Amino acid sequence: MKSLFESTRAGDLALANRIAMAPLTRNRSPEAIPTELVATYYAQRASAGLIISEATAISPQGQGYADVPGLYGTEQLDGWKKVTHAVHEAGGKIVVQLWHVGRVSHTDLQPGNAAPVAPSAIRAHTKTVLIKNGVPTFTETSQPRALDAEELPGIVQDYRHAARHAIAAGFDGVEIHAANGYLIDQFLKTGANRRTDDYGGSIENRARLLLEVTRAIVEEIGGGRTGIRLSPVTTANDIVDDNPQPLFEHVVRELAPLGLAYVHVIEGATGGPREVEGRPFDYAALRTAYRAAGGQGAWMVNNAYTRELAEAALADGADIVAFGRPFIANPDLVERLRRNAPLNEVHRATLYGGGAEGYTDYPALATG
Ligand code: 8OZ
Repeated sequence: MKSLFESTRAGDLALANRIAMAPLTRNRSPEAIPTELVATYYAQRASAGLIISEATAISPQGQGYADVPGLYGTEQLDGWKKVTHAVHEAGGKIVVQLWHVGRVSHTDLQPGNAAPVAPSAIRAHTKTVLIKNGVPTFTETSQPRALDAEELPGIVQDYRHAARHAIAAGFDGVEIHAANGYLIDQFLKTGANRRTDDYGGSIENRARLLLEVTRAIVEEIGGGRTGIRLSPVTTANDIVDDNPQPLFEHVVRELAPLGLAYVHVIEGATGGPREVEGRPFDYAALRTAYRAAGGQGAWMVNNAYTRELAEAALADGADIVAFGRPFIANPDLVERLRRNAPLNEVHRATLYGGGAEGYTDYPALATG
């Protein structure tokens, strides 16, 4: 029987256990540059089998929130080198989550104060975070403009460059953020994609950008250090699809031959209920479709897992379980799960922005 606490592999990555730290946006990288404090935060959590970094913009256009990190300039790379070094010194493994927000942005955050870009000019009814007079402030996203098909190869190139930068910055690999209503998910789903060209309409067309991005990254750094995160029925960022089951089964069948390290699936509403009313989804059928098509990557599951649920998921065929919020408040989450120790609670007011408070000051269990 699989155990959460045994070593495992995800593609080229040898992991100390089956517990991953899910990507968590914390807005503590001014100028998109991770600081020493960010390095301390991740190093404190290095006992996770795998750390997936917070979402990281592949380009200035891909940026949608104040003080989130990037991976396109030299200073950002140097900032990330501090992080990867600290995590490796502490014995951990870390991949970076590559992110283009698409329509979930604001003109104040875009180069030249331009409109955010999207598959179609459909606004997301969701909020982003701007800093106003020094204070993080939730603000409605701006009206986006539809991308020309001619612009898409440039975006694929931005992902490819970011993957190359990730390796140069010392990351063990990358995770493609194809979830939570951001650019790739906007192309996938009918609620945000009304295109009539090769990137809209049929399932094959809506999945095209995801597959072009993934193939480019695999060509650049190898499938064995590339993962991808999907959220078939999330309600995050005002995203919805008419018929997600065949859409996502097509996606994983096409991903299967690429030799990915892992496929990471958010079950239900991101950070919310595992069942979403009116949006049923068969996750076992999704994994079966991937395996039947020859996919050998680790199957990583996420959303509201407890130790008990995680063990049941492993018994059911999952390979790795990603924990999000519990890792914010418990730097030693792996040890706490092992001992069935109580967990610290998250302080919500310090989630997004600020300094060490609610970031690097959560206590570990007393040792001894
Ligand atoms: C919370 C706040 C801002 C961004 C995601 C990157 O949902 C995010 C995110 C989460 O994937």
